[in-house]
Amino acid sequence: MNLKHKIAGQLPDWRARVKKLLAESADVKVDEVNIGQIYGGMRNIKSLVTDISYVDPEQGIRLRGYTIDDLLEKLPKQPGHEIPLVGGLYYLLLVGEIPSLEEANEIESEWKKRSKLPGYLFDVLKAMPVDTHPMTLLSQGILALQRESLFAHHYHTGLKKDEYWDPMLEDSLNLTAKLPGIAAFIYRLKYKDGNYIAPDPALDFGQNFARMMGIEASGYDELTRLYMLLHSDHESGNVSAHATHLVGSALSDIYYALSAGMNGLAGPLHGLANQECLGWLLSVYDEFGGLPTKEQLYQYALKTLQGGLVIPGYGHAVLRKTDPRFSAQLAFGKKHFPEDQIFALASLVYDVVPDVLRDHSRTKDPWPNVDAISGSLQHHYGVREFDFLTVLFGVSRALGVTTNAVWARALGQPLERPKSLSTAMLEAVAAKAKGS
Ligand code: CMX
Repeated sequence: MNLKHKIAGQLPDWRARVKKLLAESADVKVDEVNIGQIYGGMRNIKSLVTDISYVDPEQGIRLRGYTIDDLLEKLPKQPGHEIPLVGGLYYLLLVGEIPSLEEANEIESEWKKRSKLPGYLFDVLKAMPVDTHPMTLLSQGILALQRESLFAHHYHTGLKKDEYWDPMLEDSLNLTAKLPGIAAFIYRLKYKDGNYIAPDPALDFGQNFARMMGIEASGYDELTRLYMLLHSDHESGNVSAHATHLVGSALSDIYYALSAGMNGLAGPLHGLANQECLGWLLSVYDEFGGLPTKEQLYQYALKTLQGGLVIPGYGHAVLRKTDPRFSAQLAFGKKHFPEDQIFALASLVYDVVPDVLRDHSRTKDPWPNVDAISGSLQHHYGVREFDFLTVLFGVSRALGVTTNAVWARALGQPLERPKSLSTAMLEAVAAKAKGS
């Protein structure tokens, strides 16, 4: 596999670079931590490393140094397609270089070879009660496959530390190849006829996902490719990425680690926000029997805040401007279906809600994040089952966190183990600092 040679070729330099940094500068201070941060979710403490993505508070996400706009322009596309191949994105995340069309298609082919779902996986998912949340099914589906982990197998039969990355890559390719089928089956099991639609080897990731979901409307393959690109990675500190990394740091394999990450993604302050967001948009639409005026929308949003609720899809722990992932989806909707009422409402909310938040909330970031609009695009194509939306996010997020996991193994990142203090200890630290 060309991909493997590329990574293997980069490893000596990367390892030497990290070794030198640690040998010469391990005691150099990067950050200081205050009590507010310790009690405040470790916000903004610089204590993780990834070379795969970086969230600039002003400019938004960069994947391997490229902005969203760069990626949409530079990543290879199949002739006649608008949005780049998901295989090319995965190559970029893993290798750090924009691939050729051939290299992007190499990953697409690897995925096709590895996409067959074992029979027991269907049995596990079908055995669950009908009201099981689709994120629970996704996490269970991933965990059910753990017995197939090559990393776990080789680790127990003897593997040198500097070879850990190889079976981790194999596992990551195997798992990401199966995720679209698992997600689409969960969709069909929960909301359709329960039949699994097998992938077609002639199709790419986006086309196959549209097919397996059973969505015939043209354009859903393009949206899938866009969605996968936009949600794939957002540094290592967000809950899904950090949970995956933390569990992986115990040398748990990628099945255990990703399943944990998906459990974090299922939280309402993280990935579940996209379902809440679509719910909020539809509640606005119902309330006014169509699109409201800007003043009506302002008052409705204010009522949401006064009811002690957040406005889903707005605000961010790091970003301080409109999320470029929101802007890319807005542009997609404006190009393909500007007349769609729920999409038009999501655009209108963008005109009004930042003012409401600035005037009436303490949010540091009144701008939309990725979730503010993604549900309205899915809604256009008929994916209207709210609680499925986080599963889509999960399939995409897996692309980023699995590539991080491969590099964490390649660079020998150790077990994560921060230190805890008690409240009394923090009070003592505070008293000492105040000289009392
Ligand atoms: N609506 C109303 N109030 C909001 C708000 C929103 N969308 N966003 C933040 N605030 C409030 C916070 O609740 C907080 O209030 P208190 O001081 O009363 O506790 C205050 O503003 C300050 O919050 P912050 O420091 O700006 O935001 P955080 O870093 O604590 O939280 C986030 C970030 C995303 C959890 C928050 O903005 C939020 O709850 N947004 C709505 C849910 C959402 O869109 N989540 C998806 C995020 C993207 C992702 O992770 O996938």
